[in-house]
Amino acid sequence: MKNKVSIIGAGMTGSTTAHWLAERELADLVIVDIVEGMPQGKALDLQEAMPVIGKDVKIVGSNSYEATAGSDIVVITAGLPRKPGMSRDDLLVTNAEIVGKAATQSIKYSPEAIFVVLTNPLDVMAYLTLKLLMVSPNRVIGQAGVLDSARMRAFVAMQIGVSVENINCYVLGGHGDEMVPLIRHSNVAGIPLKEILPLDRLESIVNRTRKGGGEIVNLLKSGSAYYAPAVAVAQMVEAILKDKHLIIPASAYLQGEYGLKDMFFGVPVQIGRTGVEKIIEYQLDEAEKTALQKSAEAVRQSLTALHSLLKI
Ligand code: TXD
Repeated sequence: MKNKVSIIGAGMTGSTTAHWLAERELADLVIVDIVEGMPQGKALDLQEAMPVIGKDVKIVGSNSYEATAGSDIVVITAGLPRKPGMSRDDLLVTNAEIVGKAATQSIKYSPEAIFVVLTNPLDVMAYLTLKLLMVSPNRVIGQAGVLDSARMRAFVAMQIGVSVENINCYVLGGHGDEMVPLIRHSNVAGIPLKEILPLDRLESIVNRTRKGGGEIVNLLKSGSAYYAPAVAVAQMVEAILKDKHLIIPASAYLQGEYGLKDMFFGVPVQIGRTGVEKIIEYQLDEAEKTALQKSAEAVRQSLTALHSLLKI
């Protein structure tokens, strides 16, 4: 039977995710949005692109959740993006309502689905999704780490002129300005990054990575990044559908790992057909542990705001 993936929110990230997924011919796609005609129009446009690239994918746009019935994966991108000067946390109140509705409506029609959350503030929206759905924690994953690590990889590639394929970087922690790019674990074709670039250039890469989302928001002026976030989701969807047991950094529900409990946080996870199969615990030095704790504190603060908002 063909796989089915539904994307809630047909804006920039939602429609671009559909684009990347359709190119990979992984599943039939449904895109849902509240704006009348828009998801239908984008779906039809994308459907009409399929003959050109020779992919047999059915793409449906809808304003109702019925169309999503029986999805293997539901991707939640619905919600407001940042404007210049806004932090991701500024979106919490509005997006909590939107994501809450998207999650509870979707599960009615796809009770077995795995949920991949993209909406910001990411770690808090993934937490909200899990709490509202009351499913096993392996079925909810937040996308942040693949994107943040890809940004760091891109910046290293720009500096040293080596193929991006040779560059491995790992960014953990919350999806905010306190995220933790792990220099010690990053390498170029196996050579530690520290042996390739001087400290000041590494520091500037770390800084640029942390502020990577804001850099694009400031350039675009309306809306935030979408190509890289969407392809990061596509990689996760592919790993789940193909049961790849792929290890990536992503936001997962922690129950004591890294000394953290009852929160979503960016850690290395192994993903496959059941969602999060395993959380991998890196051996961290004291500085890395401190940086992760600082990032966790920032996520905790937004979680407190969510708790007082929703009384959960
Ligand atoms: O790495 C990451 N996690 C992120 C997260 C990277 C990039 C963008 N990130 C966040 O994703 C961003 O901060 C936003 O919170 C979401 C969506 O960003 P996008 O760029 O796709 O925003 P758009 O283009 O404004 O699209 C949002 C769509 C828009 O079409 C709305 O009409 C729709 O969401 N929307 C809804 N759809 C369905 N149901 C409801 N209730 C709804 N409300 C709004």
